Parts: sequence; structure tokens; C-alpha cells
Amino acid sequence: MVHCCSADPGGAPRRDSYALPALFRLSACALLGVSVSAASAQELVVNGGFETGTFAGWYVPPNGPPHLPNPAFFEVSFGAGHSGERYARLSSTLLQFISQDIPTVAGTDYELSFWLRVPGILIGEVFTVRWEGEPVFQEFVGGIQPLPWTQFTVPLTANITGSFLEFGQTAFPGEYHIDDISVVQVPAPGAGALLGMAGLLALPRKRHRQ
Ligand SMILES: [Ca+2]
Repeated sequence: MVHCCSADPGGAPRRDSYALPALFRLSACALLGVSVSAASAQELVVNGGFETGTFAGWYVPPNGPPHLPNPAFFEVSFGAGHSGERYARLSSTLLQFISQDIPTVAGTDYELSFWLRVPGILIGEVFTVRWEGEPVFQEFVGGIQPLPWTQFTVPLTANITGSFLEFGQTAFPGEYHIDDISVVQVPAPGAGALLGMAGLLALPRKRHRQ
């Protein structure tokens, strides 16, 4: 967090205040404010919260009737999502994935975040995330009690430009609920420039205290 515009307690002038003219301080703070906005991480997942009410942006396996030997059930449902009102239900006997192409840049670091819920008993089931075809998350998610919405985060690096992200499970007849899937660059673009500007603003103050 960058501190630059906080007022002194009680409004009293401080002897060790910035040695910069007031107008410059205001301009610099305003500029930093713009930079903070510019440094906000851009969301790379399309329809990660499923608030479209559909799987728009996602590749999804075809559904199979539940009574078949190898059923598959993928649906965007309404009500009690982690955020908003929509979330996705994932359930299949065979390991099947929903997936999306993420517009990454090779050699860049990202953070994946997603929220899972298990509405019933689900013992011994592994939830799998693959990134560029390789597993990056394989954990037992569930148990003898329903699991409320729980966040998982995974640090990622793009080895290629344009990364393929997949979420897979074999939960049938149980199911996983997933919501708020996010991939953002870390650190956010512009953060380095922002830190540099913060250093420039801090420099006159250090000199004043010598
Ligand atoms: Ca949602």
C-alpha cells in the first residue's frame, strides 16, 4: 500500500513534512492514484463467475443422462453462488474437465484463484486443475460433511503465450460447485513503476530528516 496523502493528526503542521511544494504533492498523489488504477490486475478469465447464466467462454463436455454407466452433468445453476447468483456444477464418472484458453504471455507469473463447494458427502474424490496440460492442483476436496465455499489459490507461470486452464473431477453421483475463477498477472502490470514513483516521493523526506 502506498501512503502519500494522509493528513497529520489534528491537522497540525509537521516539522518533518515533505520538503515538496504542496501543489507538487497533490499532483504526485493524483498521479500515484492513476498508477494504482493502472496497476490493478486485469482479470484474464472470461465468465469466471458464471453470472452470464451459461458456460460462455468455457469448453464443456456434453452432458450424459445420469442413469447411464458413465454419466456427465455440467450445468450453471442459480442461487447461492459464492458471489452473485450463479455458479457451475461439475459431476461426472470419468475424469472430465471444463476448460478455457487464457491469454497469457510466456515467461510471466500469474495467480489462479477459485472457490469450491461440496453440497454433500464426497469422500476420496480428487479435484484436479491442469495448466498447459500439466496438473498444478490435485487435492482431496470434500469429506463426510458438506464443504462450504472455500477458496484455493495456485501460483502459475506461463511457459507459452496462451495457456490452457482445466478443472476436472470424478465426483458423480456427488458434485463440485465452482465459482469466481480468476487468473491475474503477479505483480500487476505497472506495479514496478508505481514502486519507483513511491521511492522518488520518499526521497525528499529522508533528506529532510538528516
Ligand atoms: Ca457467481
